[in-house]
Amino acid sequence: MKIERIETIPYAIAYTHPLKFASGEVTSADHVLVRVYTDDGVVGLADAPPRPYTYGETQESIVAIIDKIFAPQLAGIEIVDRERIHAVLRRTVNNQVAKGAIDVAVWDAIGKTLGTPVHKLLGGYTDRMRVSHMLGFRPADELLDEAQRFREQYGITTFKLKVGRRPLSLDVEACHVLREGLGDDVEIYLDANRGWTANEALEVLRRTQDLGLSLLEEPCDAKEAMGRRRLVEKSPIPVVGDESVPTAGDASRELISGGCNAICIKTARSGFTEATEILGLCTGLGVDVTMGNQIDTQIGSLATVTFGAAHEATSRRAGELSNFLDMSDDLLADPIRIVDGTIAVRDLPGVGAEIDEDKLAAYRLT
Ligand code: MUC
Ligand code: MG
Repeated sequence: MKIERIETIPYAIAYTHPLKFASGEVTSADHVLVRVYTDDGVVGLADAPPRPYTYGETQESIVAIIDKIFAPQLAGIEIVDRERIHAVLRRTVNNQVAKGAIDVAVWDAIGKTLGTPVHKLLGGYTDRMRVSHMLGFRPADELLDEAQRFREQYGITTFKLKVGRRPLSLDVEACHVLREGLGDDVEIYLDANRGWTANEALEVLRRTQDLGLSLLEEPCDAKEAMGRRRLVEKSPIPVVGDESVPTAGDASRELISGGCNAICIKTARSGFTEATEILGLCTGLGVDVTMGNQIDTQIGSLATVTFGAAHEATSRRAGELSNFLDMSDDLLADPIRIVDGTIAVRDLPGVGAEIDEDKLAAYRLT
């Protein structure tokens, strides 16, 4: 049950419907498939979605750090010895997406080794998650069309609106159009991806205060520490930390310094192990969590469902699980289905992501 080798496969799959937001735009899933092989023939896998404009990791850097730094040090370690695996990963700072993929692939291999679904190993709270759909930058009437279509087609009733544009009226208008068009039963929350200053965010909150918005995510950069603290004190809704909180240490700093008062957990950048640490911190401090989407493929979305459904606190809110619908294709052999606005966990050993090898052969870059 020892790690024998780790394989990194960069691949590219085009988006049919690019997602645009304040810190970037995604037109192609330029990701890395990570496979951890054990000496008894088990293969754990995970997807690594680089977000260069956010964390500085690229497809090339993820391949390089795993192939050159992590894989040689991890070879020979027992697959269940996660503390030893993390002691190796912790020696190198940053590179959260590469580390997250190794961690998820290790958990997948452990689940396969034990013949147990990972959602059971992590907590086994429930068997599905409600889905929140992410709406990128588009004119307000198109946003409403998209949300209505997703409600009708998939039963989705929670929407995250990407904001952070200037002039602020663009986003204020989109909020009003969505609320008026969708009615009061739909949950709407915002994510500015650091596009505003704290004062701009406060102005938007004032101009949307009657719309029943539920959360405001990453309104401005965490470096604007005093502004964020003032915003959190004045905001009538929770201010969610996302790209400012990839690790438990980051989440502690932001929560305790008052930089945010809710946390977005992403398995793509925190793996299951660090996500568990972040979740414990949030539960202890009594703050809400959301399960976020790093513009994940179906493999990544399955990892998010696995973690989210495993715990009570992460399954309370709808998780962001539908970005893969905008991709022209995927690598998963048995595609994810959204039924009545929910995605179910898979009762298979591991995370349950089986790869279509023909598709991988078609989309791989090396
Ligand atoms: C989000 O919540 O910010 C955009 C960039 C990224 O890393 O994740 C997405 C969504
Ligand atoms: Mg976000």
